[in-house]
Amino acid sequence: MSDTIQTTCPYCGVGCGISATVDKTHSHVTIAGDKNHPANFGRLCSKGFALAETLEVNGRLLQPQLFGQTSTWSNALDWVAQAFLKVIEQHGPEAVALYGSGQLLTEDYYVANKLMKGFIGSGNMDTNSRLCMSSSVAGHKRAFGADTVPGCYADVELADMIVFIGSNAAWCHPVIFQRIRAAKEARPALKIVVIDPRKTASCAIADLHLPLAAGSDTLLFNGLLAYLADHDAVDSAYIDQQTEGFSAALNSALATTQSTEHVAAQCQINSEDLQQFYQWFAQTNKTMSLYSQGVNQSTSGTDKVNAIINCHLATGRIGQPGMGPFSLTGQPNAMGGREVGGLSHQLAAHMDFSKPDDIQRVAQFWSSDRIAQQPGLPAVELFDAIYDGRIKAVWIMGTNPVVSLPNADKVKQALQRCELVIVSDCIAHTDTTALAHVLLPAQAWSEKTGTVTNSERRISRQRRLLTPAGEAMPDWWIISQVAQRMGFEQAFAYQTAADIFREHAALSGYENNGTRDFDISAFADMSDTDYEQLVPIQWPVNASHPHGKARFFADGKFYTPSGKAHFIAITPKPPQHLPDAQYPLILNTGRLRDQWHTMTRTAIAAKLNQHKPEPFVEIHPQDAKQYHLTHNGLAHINSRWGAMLARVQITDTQKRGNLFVPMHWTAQYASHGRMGSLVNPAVDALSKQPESKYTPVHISPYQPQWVGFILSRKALSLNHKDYWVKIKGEQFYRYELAGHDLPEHWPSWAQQQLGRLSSTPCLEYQDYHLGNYRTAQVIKQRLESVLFISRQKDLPERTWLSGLFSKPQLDDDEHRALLTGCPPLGKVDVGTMVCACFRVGEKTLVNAIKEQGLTTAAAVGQCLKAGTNCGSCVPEINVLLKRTLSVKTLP
Ligand SMILES: Nc1nc2c(c(=O)[nH]1)N[C@H]1C(S)=C(S)[C@@H](COP(=O)(O)OP(=O)(O)OC[C@H]3O[C@@H](n4cnc5c(=O)[nH]c(N)nc54)[C@H](O)[C@@H]3O)O[C@H]1N2
Ligand SMILES: Nc1nc2c(c(=O)[nH]1)N[C@H]1C(S)=C(S)[C@@H](COP(=O)(O)OP(=O)(O)OC[C@H]3O[C@@H](n4cnc5c(=O)[nH]c(N)nc54)[C@H](O)[C@@H]3O)O[C@H]1N2
Ligand code: SF4
Ligand SMILES: [Mo]
Repeated sequence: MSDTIQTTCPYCGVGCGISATVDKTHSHVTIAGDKNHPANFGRLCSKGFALAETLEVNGRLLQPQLFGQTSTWSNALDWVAQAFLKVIEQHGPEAVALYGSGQLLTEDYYVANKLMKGFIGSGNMDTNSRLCMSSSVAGHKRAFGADTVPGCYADVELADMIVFIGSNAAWCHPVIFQRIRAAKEARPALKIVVIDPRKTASCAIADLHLPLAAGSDTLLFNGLLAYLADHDAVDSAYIDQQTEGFSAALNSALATTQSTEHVAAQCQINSEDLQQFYQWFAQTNKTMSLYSQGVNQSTSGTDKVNAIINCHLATGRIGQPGMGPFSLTGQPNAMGGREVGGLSHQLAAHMDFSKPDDIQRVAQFWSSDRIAQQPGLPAVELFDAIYDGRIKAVWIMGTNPVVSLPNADKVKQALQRCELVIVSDCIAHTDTTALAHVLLPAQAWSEKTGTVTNSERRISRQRRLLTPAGEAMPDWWIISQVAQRMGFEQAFAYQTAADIFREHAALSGYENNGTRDFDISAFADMSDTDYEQLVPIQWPVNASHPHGKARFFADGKFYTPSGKAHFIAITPKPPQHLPDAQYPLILNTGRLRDQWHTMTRTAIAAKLNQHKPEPFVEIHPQDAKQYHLTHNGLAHINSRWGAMLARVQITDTQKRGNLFVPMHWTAQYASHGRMGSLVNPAVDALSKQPESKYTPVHISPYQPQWVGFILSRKALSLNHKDYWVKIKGEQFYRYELAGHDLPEHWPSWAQQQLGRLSSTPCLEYQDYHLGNYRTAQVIKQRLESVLFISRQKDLPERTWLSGLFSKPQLDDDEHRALLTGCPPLGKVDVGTMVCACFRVGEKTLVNAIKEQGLTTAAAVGQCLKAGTNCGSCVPEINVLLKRTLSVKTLP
């Protein structure tokens, strides 16, 4: 007996439907894509597929904690409520803050926002969406008068051209990317253009890649607007009837771009390539522009969004099938957070503080006489205010700001100084929970109940699969309980998530009459059963659109006072902090295929850690030479704000002068991998979104005296202050090490790191002359641990040794070969993991390509299954094919 439950993936904004089968013991969950969900039609990516491996209770936050002591819920909630009240009484409501997340469910988010803005009476509720979507929100509002995403996913199959701008969808929105890849395979004439300083995995299907200078998008799109006007490619009737501000926008574009050649030179791209893009855009009516953080996370973020939208308005390409600007949302509920008003300048239900009527209306709906009258602080300023002591109590929920905010060392100090830090999380040990005075255990994805909204405005249910771990409670319940104990019993008397959803729906329709885009009033009176059975649906859902609506603006009506869309005149400006002699390189940061943000969940799944196991920095070969860096060596990167260490990856996918570092590593998994400490805190003037993709930095080799690694069946508490990285594998933990100081006695140092008793028998090998030390321990023929140290910096590959942990017993050959680190004759090493689903390594792939004469990803799939499940690794298989085949054909 088992139950199959339809729910939604907790990771990216694609919002894939999942069919989860829970066995009758409620201990085992099997994950499959939901074939009926319109976002994915059964597809999932590597992260979605690995969800079942992340449901471990081990590592979860299981009980409330007050100052390090386990507490009852009742005590903890009372304490938090009293502490908040006390701060408010002494210092006023502006002295407290909530910092939320696009990973909260809509119901959680709604009550958090209502508590702070409606009842505590301060605007100081902001969210990590400030770091993610706020430039898109601001751009939409400037152009459309509302934060509306005009199109839908089905448009990608209808388009004749798709432009990715600052989006690595192959890794970050993999299922949408797979849909696009399938569309391209079915219809090769579908053109794909990627605009990104890096040559990313998304370029694998691109007809054209424009590796523009970081930050130069506004110029590129101003150039496009000028080109369209110059080539008679604008829709004058549409411009006249449906828009305002065209001539000012065009004048700015003309004044700032001169010629396509000039734009190409300024953007550092090939002029013919740029010309080609402009020509395709001019000729292709059904064009979609998909954009993400390369656009939003910039001091020109809002301008970038509007520069793109300008070109769609000029061609009338909006609101019709197969075309339009489309902001890919990052988090599973980034869109839901915008609906409830999670950003500090928003109020609720797409109303904000800029309109006194909105404030009045929401106050009336909530029956509150203490509603905030003005916006609160946006994330970066909010943490500055904590640092300065203006904010004395902060409650962080569903986000890890000590890693993800810019200038993260200052954020850490801010929390260290703060009188009261409350953190709700489902994981016990994160860089942020480490600084909390009060910890509140939240239910995790598999335990929660509620709704999320994806990039195309589609609301889907998340449903409970498993009994909550320990005493974990839903976020909405925790917040409501605190609110009740602060004296707001009536306004927070919710019994279920459905109660909150109905209220949220009712507010969206309250005095709306078509004036606000976000309207789901059809759900205001829905029954609990209907809520339970809610099928994925796109808002608006109201009397006019009872079954939802795929596209906005087909009728040419916008939410501006005149009803017309606004062109915005854009004057390109450089990023706030530019490279100089001291910090000559530009640091770009972003995501990897198999990790989610600060790794609190994805790093639990061993198979997701194999793709890119260590923090790294990608650098162009000539820059590497200039800065004396070697491939796979370590580098020290520093900025005016902080520093980190990372493994050097030399690659021509990087532009000269640019470095790329993944955003994922934290102090839980690496000694010096928390990149947020380097990132500059400059923000966009309008959206207040930080410039996370552009920090001037310096790089130099980090030369340790020795390097090493440990593989251990048990997790270890290392006593090593220099470089380490912790990687969870299949039945083992891997630690990569490097050190500055030489221990006096390697065997005792090793014993200490491994937590081994000196009496335990082990294999050992030491070569004083070469500076090598190796030890292994085997208990009852099962491998327990190995440790390899080398002063020559020549260590064996880890894959063969790692694989031995899955064996119940080592055979004699393997036992003998342990301290060589290399497989005995006849055993193979599969190499770095490429296909996470079927665990196919690089060496296996390369051998098969060579030996079986494989020439396509499809042939590789047939032979090894690699790439045939989620497909996320197909771009890399293609790279391996290309590399291996080109080597083969060399004379
Ligand atoms: N695997 C995985 N998927 C995720 C996430 C994750 O953590 N892991 N997180 C989710 C979230 S919250 C988000 S917001 C999305 C983000 O999704 P994306 O925005 O696609 O991801 P990023 O890697 O942050 O950045 C995208 C690209 O912007 C480029 N870029 C940098 N500077 C510029 C520039 O000046 N102009 C242009 N045009 N491009 C530039 C970078 O080189 C990078 O390739 O991903 C979501 N999906
Ligand atoms: N330099 C740089 N910085 C960036 C970015 C970048 O590209 N470059 N990207 C930015 C973007 S777009 C984003 S979205 C942020 C993401 O950054 P964060 O939000 O800080 O990262 P996450 O790891 O997703 O943090 C989510 C936390 O919530 C916990 N959690 C998960 N589910 C729940 C739940 O249901 N309830 C509660 N209470 N907790 C839960 C997780 O365990 C984790 O600790 O990073 C931003 N920072
Ligand atoms: S694309 Fe992957 S991470 Fe995103 S929602 Fe779908 S399965 Fe989840
Ligand atoms: Mo994000």
